[in-house]
Amino acid sequence: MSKESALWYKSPAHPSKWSEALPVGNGRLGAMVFGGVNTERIQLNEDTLWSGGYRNRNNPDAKGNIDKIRELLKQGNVHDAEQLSRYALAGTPEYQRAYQTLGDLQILFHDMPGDICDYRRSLCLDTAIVSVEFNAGGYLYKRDVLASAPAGVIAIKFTTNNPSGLSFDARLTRGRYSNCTGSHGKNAIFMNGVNGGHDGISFHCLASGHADADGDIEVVGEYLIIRNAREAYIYITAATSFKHSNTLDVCSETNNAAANKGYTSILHEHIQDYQALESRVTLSLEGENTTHLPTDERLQKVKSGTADPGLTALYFRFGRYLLISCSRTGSLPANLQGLWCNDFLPPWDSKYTININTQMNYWPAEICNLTECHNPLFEHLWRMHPRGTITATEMYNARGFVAHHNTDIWGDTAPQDSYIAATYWVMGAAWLCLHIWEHYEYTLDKDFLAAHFGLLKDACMFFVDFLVENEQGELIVSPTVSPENTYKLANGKNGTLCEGCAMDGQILAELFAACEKACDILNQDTGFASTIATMRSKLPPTRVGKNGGIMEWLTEKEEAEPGHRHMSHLFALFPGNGITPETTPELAEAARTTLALRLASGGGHTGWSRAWIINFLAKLGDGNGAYSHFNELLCHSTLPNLFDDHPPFQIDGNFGATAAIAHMLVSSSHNKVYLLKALPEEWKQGSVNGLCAKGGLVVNLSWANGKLTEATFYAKHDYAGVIVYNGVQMPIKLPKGETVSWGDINKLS
Ligand code: FUC
Repeated sequence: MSKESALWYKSPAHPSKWSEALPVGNGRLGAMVFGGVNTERIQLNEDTLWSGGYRNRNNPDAKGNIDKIRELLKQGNVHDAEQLSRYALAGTPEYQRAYQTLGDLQILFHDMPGDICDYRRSLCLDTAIVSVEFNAGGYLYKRDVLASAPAGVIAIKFTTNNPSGLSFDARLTRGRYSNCTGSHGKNAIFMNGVNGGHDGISFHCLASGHADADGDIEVVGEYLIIRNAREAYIYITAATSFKHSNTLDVCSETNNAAANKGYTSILHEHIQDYQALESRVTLSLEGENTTHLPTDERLQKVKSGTADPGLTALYFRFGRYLLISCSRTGSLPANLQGLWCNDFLPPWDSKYTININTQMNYWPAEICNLTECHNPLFEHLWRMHPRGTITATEMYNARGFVAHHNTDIWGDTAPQDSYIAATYWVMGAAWLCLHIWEHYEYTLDKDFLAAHFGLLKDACMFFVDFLVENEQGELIVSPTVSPENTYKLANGKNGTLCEGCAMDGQILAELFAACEKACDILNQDTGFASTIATMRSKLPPTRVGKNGGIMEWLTEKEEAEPGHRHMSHLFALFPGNGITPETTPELAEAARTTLALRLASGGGHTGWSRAWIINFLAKLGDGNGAYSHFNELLCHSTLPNLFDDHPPFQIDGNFGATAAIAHMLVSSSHNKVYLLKALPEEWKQGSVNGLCAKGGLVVNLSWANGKLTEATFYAKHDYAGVIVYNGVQMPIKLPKGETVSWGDINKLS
């Protein structure tokens, strides 16, 4: 077990600084715990509480204008093509739905003695519990908050050794945006409401209070009042009409079941459930032991130039914690803020931006041994699929499954915003469906592949109808954008819409290849496989431009923003596999040049952009570069509670950087596993256990003085491949269920 087991602080979160609070989550219900002494604020989320219902927003005029837009682009009339796209392709209306806060549980403590000392607020990563403890007037007070997946509740335990007990009142509030609040029986309060008018999402939230024999409980108005308890508990649950027609009954049943179970059972069941996922991976990076310092002070020290490898290990562990807490089978996928959202109109609606951000959220899922946490993304793809087939037909007269650069709870696939640099981009479903293939490559789960093949095939099918052949005989996407970059036009103005770009070709090459392989593995759709194989051979290849970097567009164009945060033309380097130093050294060199140019002009200024850069450098085997950019992420894009700061808070950077740390240590292709490919000098000694490689291997490694000292491989499936370390290649064959250690590899090959 890693030594780094907690985020901890010496003071409460500032009441108005939400990103100082600490998160708990069970996939569906989330809470941010502030940890005040006389007041506690527990900000709540339920992942299906969004701002309104589904509407078909497909622009009916798209179909009649798409060829005109293509023709304008062909003629070089970018301005008119963009203008017409704004009218004819934009969603009607322009916006999808927004994720929202559920509200707060506000607690006001009564008669808390003065003289507070020994305050500590922590998030324990061994148990997934946020604790607040302090001494008041000589007595100990403690609060534990957990979000239990098995029990479906947020449970709070209050204790004190003060013989008079503790007393507080609590209420559920959503400011002006709830409908009713009040009592529900003798010991519970509720809050309900409807979001977004008659077609919106209605919800109930219920909090029940329980106390030991000394304590009294009553409900007055909307207040739950507990007096003189040595031990008290609150169980909170919520349900929305997205999944249930009887939201109050669902809340009542869940809360009653939790109360009958009791806190001790809830606690044990919770820890078991969490540890089953969490304990699969441990990372330890040796360095000066700084665990006696609060996490915010450690972060501050890193900002002032002191290395703290242990903080990196803690960040990594926290990243896995966040994914376990916000993405569990049956929940919605991790949105822009995972699960934790304090607003009614959050930044970018806290929904799913699928031109990098949602994908990045799932980069750690497979390599970091949390394959089940990937499920909500696949479940959501099935929500998007029927919408996306309608969007394909209604907007483009095409078969298959299309999505643009955003989606929401309803799986909406019509364009979002009127932001030309992003909106009219048809690659969202294509990129997301590559996650199906990634999951298969790690798990070799043929049943999964068969069950999700329809998504993969329909994502390809869209392009069978949508791609156009240019004068060079290449199949291109038109109109398109290279998210979200802009180029200079000959007339001095800027353009964004274009005919084809590097990222389109790179995504499609991988999507078609994945679908062809899936057809082969499943022994089906052979005709379709050969259709897309032919198309794949006509996709524009990734090219090197006159500046020595990867060309972002199909023709040479000058970037209007050379330090742009998106590095879409490096998709093939990461998360794609079309560029690697081993198989395409010239393109890898060009990718290095692209990165250097972007960075020289200020690239990497958002958290997720920096996290992407760390992954690029890991793939390129540049450990010291990856290290220095991770350091930049800590120094410039990390909040006191270790949430990623876009700014503002956006969770993709946490997940992107967590994946990058893993890839620095173990990275894999379908038949090769690279050990310590990007080990930085600063991580002199350490160990990692439980990282996954494609083909079903689980890898444990230790190193000292920058050199591998031990490696163990466990095969979840019959494995035949090559282990690569420091330029040396060792073939291994390992039967399913067997383990081999470094020294034995030669025996098996
Ligand atoms: C894309 C990015 C922004 C932000 C938003 C949610 O549009 O370009 O930086 O991350 O998504």
